Amino acid sequence: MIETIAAIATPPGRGGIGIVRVSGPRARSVAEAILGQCPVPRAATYAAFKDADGDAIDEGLALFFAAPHSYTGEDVLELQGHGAPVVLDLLLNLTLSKGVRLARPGEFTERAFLNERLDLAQAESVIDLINSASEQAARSAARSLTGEFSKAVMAIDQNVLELRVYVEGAIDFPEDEIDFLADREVAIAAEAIDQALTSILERSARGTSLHEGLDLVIGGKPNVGKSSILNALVGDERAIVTGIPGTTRDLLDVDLVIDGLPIRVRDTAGIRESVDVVEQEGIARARAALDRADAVMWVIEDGEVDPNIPAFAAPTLLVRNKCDLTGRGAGCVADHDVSLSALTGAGVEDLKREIKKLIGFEGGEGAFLGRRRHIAALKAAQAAVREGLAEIQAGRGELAAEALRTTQQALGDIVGVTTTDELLGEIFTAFCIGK
Ligand SMILES: Nc1nc2c(ncn2[C@@H]2O[C@H](COP(=O)(O)OP(=O)(O)OP(=O)(O)O)[C@@H](O)[C@H]2O)c(=O)[nH]1
Ligand SMILES: [Mg+2]
Repeated sequence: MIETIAAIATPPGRGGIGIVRVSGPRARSVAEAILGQCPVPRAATYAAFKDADGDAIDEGLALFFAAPHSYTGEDVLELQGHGAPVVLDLLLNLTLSKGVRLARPGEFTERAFLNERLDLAQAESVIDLINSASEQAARSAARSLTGEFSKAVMAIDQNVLELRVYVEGAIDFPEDEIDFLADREVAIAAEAIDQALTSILERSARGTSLHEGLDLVIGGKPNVGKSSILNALVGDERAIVTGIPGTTRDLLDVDLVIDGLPIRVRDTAGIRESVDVVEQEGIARARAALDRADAVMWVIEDGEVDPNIPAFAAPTLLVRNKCDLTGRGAGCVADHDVSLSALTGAGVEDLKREIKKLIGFEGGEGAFLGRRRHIAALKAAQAAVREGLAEIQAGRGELAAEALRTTQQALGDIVGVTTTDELLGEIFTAFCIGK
């Protein structure tokens, strides 16, 4: 027998409206007990919420969704009363006295998954949408929730399946196997899958940075204006600025949101040879921060000859500061190359646009939510398909088929075709109660 669950679905504290949600086979009888009758499905019904003695504890809107046309796929009752914690507790306890138990965190969404109302990637996006800290993060979570991400994954899965069918067919005709596999079309199909995975990985990686924030580190020689640029970006005198080279010692982090993108900007000590012990430590920290950065802004003085820009692992933007002194004008110079004046503010908007481009948010397709779990699975799928391609080219059908099977397995893990109980537990307990 499936248990009926209930929880307060609105956040703790006082609010205009508070909602108690009930899901499961007893939702209908709970409605009858509290409201006198079960509301017409999907119609907002104004009613008094009455306790066992027939006394009203609140009044408000009742909504009933009949299975399977509900969030969880079960009968669902929503009681929307006044958002006073005391009233909501009374209402919740009332439902719990009707053979209903308190829902675990994420249990409504877990039921939605188990009843195939959502696939696993969509269920995960529910929590990401709830937790999103910026507009862009919310948009990317919503993109996953509507199934766009799952559809993209399943489209690749379908192509792998077709290739697998072909390769496994070839194995059944050993005398022609090599000829089958040597067909150029086969390799092209495998390469196309590889490319599709690269593209979806790139969109997902952008989503991850939305979710977790992205570290943009400002580096350069002393006195070029790194701290001034940080201040210009945030519009506040956060970092100390002086004309003395070697002013900044500690790393300084400032959270910034550019057009809905959360970015952590980090100011660092200017890099040079120094005999000052404190400065040496600052420079060591600056180097380490630049090595770990998700993106780097390397600052030079405008007009500097032979700027000698170090190579970084992360995408790097060259910033020519103090263009007010050269009079050469602010703005984008070339790809990932911008000139500005932190002093006058000229070019700061161009810098913001270049930062967006640098981290892949200008143009291109929308980002996907990109959980680490998804990225790991996509990478595993990609490694397997590359292996499959190599086996195809070597004419080894059995091994190619095996690799393609691994590819499909990895893709299936994302949407939850095959999942373990531990994984499900891990995912859903990260939710809040009532979701
Ligand atoms: N003319 C002009 N001066 C600037 C500009 N930006 C910064 N400065 C000046 O350059 C000097 C150094 O600026 P900072 O922002 O402290 O430079 P920094 O790169 O952080 O220096 P360190 O912390 O020592 O590595 C200060 O006197 C600033 O006022 C600019 O765009 N134009
Ligand atoms: Mg500084």
